[in-house]
Amino acid sequence: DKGVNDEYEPLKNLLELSKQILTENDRGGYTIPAKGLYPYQWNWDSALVALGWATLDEGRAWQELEMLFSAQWEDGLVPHIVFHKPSPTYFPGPEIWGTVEQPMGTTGITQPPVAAITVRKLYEEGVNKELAMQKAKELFPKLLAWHRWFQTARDPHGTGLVATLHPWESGMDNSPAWDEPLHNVPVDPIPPYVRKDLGHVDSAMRPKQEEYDRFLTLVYRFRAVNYDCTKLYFLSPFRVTDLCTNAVLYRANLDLRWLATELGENEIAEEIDGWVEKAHKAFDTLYDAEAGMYKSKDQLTGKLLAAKTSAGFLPLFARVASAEQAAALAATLERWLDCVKSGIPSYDPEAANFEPLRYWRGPVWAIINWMITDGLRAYGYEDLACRVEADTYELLVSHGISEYYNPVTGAAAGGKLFSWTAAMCLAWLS
Ligand code: 9WN
Repeated sequence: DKGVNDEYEPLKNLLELSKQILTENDRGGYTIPAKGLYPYQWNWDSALVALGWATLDEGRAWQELEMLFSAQWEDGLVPHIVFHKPSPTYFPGPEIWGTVEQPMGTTGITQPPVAAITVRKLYEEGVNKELAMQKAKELFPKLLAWHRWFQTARDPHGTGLVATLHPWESGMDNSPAWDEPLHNVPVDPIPPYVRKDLGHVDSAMRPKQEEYDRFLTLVYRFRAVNYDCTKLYFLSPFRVTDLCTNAVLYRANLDLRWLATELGENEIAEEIDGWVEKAHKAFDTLYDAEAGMYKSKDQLTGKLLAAKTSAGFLPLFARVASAEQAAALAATLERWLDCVKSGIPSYDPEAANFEPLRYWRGPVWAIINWMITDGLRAYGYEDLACRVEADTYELLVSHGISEYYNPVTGAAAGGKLFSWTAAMCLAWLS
């Protein structure tokens, strides 16, 4: 009847559009995040986009991960961007990164390790079980090498939590959490450069020049030592315990452990147990009970970073929060949602420097909404999960499939026809 069709039509159109976006952003085995703005393969984008591909073509979903891991470094690092083919529309490209010793053009830093979470999902939910077993077996040692790299290169003192050495590694580049630690990075006399992002989207939606100068300073300092992972931790003037990376890694370790058991790798399962146990204890040091929120930390000053960001809810996705902490997070989240038209804002909407349009300083990101929703459900906050899900659906139906959204007006912002938002539509909202 008409009522049912009215509700069904927009979803059908959204799914059609999502499929079209992934197909058009497919560059032959890997998916670019968005035409023009991001013309290469990005690490956590691909792992999330694979979830979308899985609803259309399982083989293609596995291939997305294979292409990403084909660029893995000998030391275990899986780079944040893989420059499969040259493109003049993005800065900084391969010539700036200059990772000459690697088999393939890549950056020399990483991103939140979503891949193991995806592999478990594809393995568990895939229809083609034979393919799933074969691919999981092939990818398992590569995932393990990356997770081991995190333990050694990024936590050499064995604290249980890993360090993030560049805002680009956090995936939340200009988060207000990085204001202070980034401000402490002295700007070096770097070669003059021209940003290309501002040719694609309005500058009001992007990081500022003073942030880019520091982003580039860090790249040149890392490049000077050939991205040697035994040196970077000690020399980087930016070193934080990022909640997003650590929460994603924690969850990814749980899923990698699950895969280890499935594949009969019991000793490796025990090794991962050790990491998880240590991280579990250490996570409490990031919890601010007064704020009802987790916070990132500046490792160089030892201080918790004051900014309350959406990454603060990700310990729910990780399953590392206690029941009491989860209740406090749910209450904080409800308060945030009451302040905006559509959630989840990436930054505390009550903060004086909340910017609803500027990238990670306020806008809503569908991928983060998915992670937090998944966490809310695991802790029994079904109504709140449904509220976030409904907000996300409404944003996509009314404003199209974009990079992110203004939480105050709902308007789409950033890059258009965006792959990971399309993937969330296929894998989650349908
Ligand atoms: C730098 C591709 C990436 C995402 C990040 C997001 C943005 C790049 C940029 O785009 O970062 O890596 O140039 O702004 O912050 O999370 O992976 O979508």
